[in-house]
Amino acid sequence: MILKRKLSVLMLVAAGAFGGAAPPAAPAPAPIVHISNFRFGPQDLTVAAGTTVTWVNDDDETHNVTASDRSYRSPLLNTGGRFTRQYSAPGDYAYFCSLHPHMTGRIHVVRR
Ligand SMILES: [Cu+2]
Repeated sequence: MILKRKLSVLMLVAAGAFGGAAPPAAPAPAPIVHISNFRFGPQDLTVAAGTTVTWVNDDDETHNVTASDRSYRSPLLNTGGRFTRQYSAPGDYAYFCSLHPHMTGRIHVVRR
């Protein structure tokens, strides 16, 4: 009977590892990029196409969000200021702060 017990333990382990369908993915929360200590965080963010990204300036310094290809630029963001932008098409979107060009970030947009 020892063998039989070992077998059932193995089956339980297998059921735990592989059994059951994965729960449906919950909608991802709206991502926020915090601007703090002259950095965008997270610096690299991956989102699904159609996602709206929000930047929040947590610094005492004024910043902005400027596309590296200059296709858009946020207003100046003072402390607590927010900027939102929706990313519809998959791709890599680099941006920076035009007031402090060493501050860079990237939004990586993937297909849903
Ligand atoms: Cu800045």
